[in-house]
Amino acid sequence: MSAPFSISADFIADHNARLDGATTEDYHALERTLTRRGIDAEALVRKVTEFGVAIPTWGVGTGGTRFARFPGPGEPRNVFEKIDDCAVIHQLARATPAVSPHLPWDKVDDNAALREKAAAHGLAFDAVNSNTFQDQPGQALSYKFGSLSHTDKAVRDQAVAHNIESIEIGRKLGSKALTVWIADGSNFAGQSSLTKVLDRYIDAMREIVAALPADWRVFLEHKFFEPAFYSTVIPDWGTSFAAAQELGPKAYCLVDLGHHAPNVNIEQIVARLVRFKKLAGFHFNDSRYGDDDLDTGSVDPFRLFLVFNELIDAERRKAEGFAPAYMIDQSHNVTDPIESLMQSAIELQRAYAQALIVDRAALEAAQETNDALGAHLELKRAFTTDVSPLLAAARLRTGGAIAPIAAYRASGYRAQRAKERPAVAGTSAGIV
Ligand SMILES: [Mn+2]
Repeated sequence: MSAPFSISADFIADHNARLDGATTEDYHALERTLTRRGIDAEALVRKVTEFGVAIPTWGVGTGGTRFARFPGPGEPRNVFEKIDDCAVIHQLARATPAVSPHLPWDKVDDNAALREKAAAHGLAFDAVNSNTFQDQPGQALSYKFGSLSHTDKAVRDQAVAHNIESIEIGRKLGSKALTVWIADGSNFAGQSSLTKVLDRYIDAMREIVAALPADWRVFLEHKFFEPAFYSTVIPDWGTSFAAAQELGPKAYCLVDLGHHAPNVNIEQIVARLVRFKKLAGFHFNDSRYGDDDLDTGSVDPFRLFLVFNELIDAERRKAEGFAPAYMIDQSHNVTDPIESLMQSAIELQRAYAQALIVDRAALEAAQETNDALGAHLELKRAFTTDVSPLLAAARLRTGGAIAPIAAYRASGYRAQRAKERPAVAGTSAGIV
């Protein structure tokens, strides 16, 4: 068998050589602009090269809606092939040095081999995601009516055992966190006791928290609707926060950008969770209505920037316990997932870089003197600065591609993989 296709460093160097002249020119122009504002462009490039967001393993497969899934060619058929695709994303865009696995989809016999393969591509394992929102083949008890909050203790025990097994697998992969999202909820008023479901959830979570290694954290993910449409057990950041408080110092609240009611002020939630030392991190995506599936930064890049503005503020003032984990969580239905994930990672770097160039002293001065418009204009000045040349410079200096999507398309990667990976039934892809 011939070795699987890979994109060579020479190919990337040739791609970059064609674009280097214009990119360098644009970078110097931006550098001059930033220098006038007292900002060190080189320091910014270094910060951007250090930024990293995890890719969820399921993200490299085509997603789907509850109506249909339209698989693309050459989709990864197992977690080892998913790692190959994650590696290409990181090779070209240089912003995704970690992978977030989903269990039991990514369960393998040899976790050491999986960890080694990822490490060979420069990839580490970030938070492990458990799955009690669907039944697996051969599973003893069904999650149809819930998991950690189920009325039947035997079902709750099964869900707890799965989460504890996920921690064990995560340890072998080098992860340090477990993300728990449950699909538990109800579709009818009166279907379940709104009080008892939360009691049962917290009791079950206590057992999971007790099984965490000393240096691990657990991330509670809330979602206000779907798949349950009348109520969910952990619908909002308030419930998530209160549960995390009860569960103790290892429990934190995860913010999935799509898991809020429309128009909710997410950046304020972020500021609150930082204030209460309970911010776990993020699942990044974008949405127009009530979905959680669109590509990061594709609908409302200003909101994304405002979230990062709060994060940079927390970082600058060294907020206690501030160590957010970043993951992309979106469903790619009409794009090549590799392209979407590269672009999403770049949008995150963009929001990060824009937030870094906010003049914090000027912003604070405007706030303290009640100069409402002046304060707003400080944010707008950063947000409207095109930092693209800076992001390209960061990629160029770390061996990535100046234009990752163009390079990816020219490489023929997808067509090669399509030959190597004939489609199989039952390829896992999911959305949480
Ligand atoms: Mn999520």
